Amino acid sequence: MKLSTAYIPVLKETPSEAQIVSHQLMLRAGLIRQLGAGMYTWLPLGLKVLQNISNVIRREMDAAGSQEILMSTLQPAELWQKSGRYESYGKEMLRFKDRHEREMLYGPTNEEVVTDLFHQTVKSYKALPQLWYQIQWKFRDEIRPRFGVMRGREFLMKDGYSFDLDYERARKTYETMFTTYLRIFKALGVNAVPVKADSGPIGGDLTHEFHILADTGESALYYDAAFEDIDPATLTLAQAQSLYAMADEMHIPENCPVPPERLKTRRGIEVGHIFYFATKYSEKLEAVVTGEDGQPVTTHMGAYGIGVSRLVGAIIEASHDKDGIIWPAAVAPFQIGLVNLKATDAQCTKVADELYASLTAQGITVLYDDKDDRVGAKLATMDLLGLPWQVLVGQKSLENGQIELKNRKTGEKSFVPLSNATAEIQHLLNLKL
Ligand code: 5CA
Repeated sequence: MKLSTAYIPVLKETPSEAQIVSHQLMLRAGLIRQLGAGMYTWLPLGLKVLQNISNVIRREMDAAGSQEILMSTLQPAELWQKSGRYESYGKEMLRFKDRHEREMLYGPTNEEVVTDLFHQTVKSYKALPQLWYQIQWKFRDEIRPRFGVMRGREFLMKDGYSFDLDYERARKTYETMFTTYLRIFKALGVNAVPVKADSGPIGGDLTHEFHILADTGESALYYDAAFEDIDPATLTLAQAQSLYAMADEMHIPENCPVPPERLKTRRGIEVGHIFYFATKYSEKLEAVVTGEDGQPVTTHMGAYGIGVSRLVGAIIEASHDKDGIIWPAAVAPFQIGLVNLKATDAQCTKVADELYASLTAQGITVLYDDKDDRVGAKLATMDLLGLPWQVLVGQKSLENGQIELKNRKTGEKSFVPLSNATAEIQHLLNLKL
């Protein structure tokens, strides 16, 4: 994509309505624009990041044996009346009537719909377990939408749901999802800490939240310092259950077994939440199968959420510097930012054009700044956009037959012979630095 024709409306000034750095950077780098309270339009760069995050999640969920479906965002009130949550969910649920005066709602979550789907389509124990997920927009009429996409009213969620024959099997599925979540966050290039959570209106007694540590996080976390010595990627559910790590609403100081000198507290952004809720929904909405002995068996369910749009903000909170965003490779909107430092120079333009063509031909995604602008402004824009690698084509280095490579994260620069440039860049990308 050439920057001269790309739709990336960057802002020079920090918008005054944005209180936290990720919101400021998302607006400044042209990822989103606000439509109304807690509602956003995703612009090309932001959408690419959302799609990259979604694809990492898809890959890991599929590998864990889950299958993707897509349910309607609008739901009939009837199913919620059956589950008993229609009244209790309160004002966060956006309710309306269709032209036939039927009560409807914009789904804040999908337990009712998915359990009813199971009820209608799965009849025998032989089909179990089933593990389904979707990546779909939700609406919650939050009382205080804030911090941009972190707490939106409309937001993108990956929600997964599992059906098992009994508690032991459901717990196994929960364990699989627990480790799948750690894999997902690692693949996204962020560290997410699992903490024991409160199940809230969703219900259930085995539940964990996954938090990205950041000072701007809305939750306070309390955990045993020993937790910091464990690589989250190697963590198992058993370890997580034995070490103290709680989200704020679960931490009761009088009951805390960790001595004060070992108790750490940090703020975190909740990017994932998983629940086991036994037969809470399967009883009411009849997710019942015929068991091996011919008798009806009420399935044990779990639900597994990830805040996909919140993750965009959370990743930026965890990965930025004073100059802008630093995208982890897996989610970056483009792999390379190619900059023609002197667009009025025929040689620079020829080399940059050719590099753009050869990198693109290799399947590498490139944002090519082909504009005639001041060098300082061009470099500042590339830093702001935060692509992992910058490839700089300038008169001076070309005189030596070289181009310059810059690692956005470390700031390290190196010169590479032009003759070898495409191969060298390909090599760097394969290293996944
Ligand atoms: N049905 C279950 C899991 S499938 C559920 O709804 N869980 S949840 O309420 O915890 O939401 C899942 C994730 O969505 C949260 O961990 C959070 O990352 C994200 N999320 C929740 N509310 C919002 C919001 N208002 N804005 C952005 N993301 C949100």
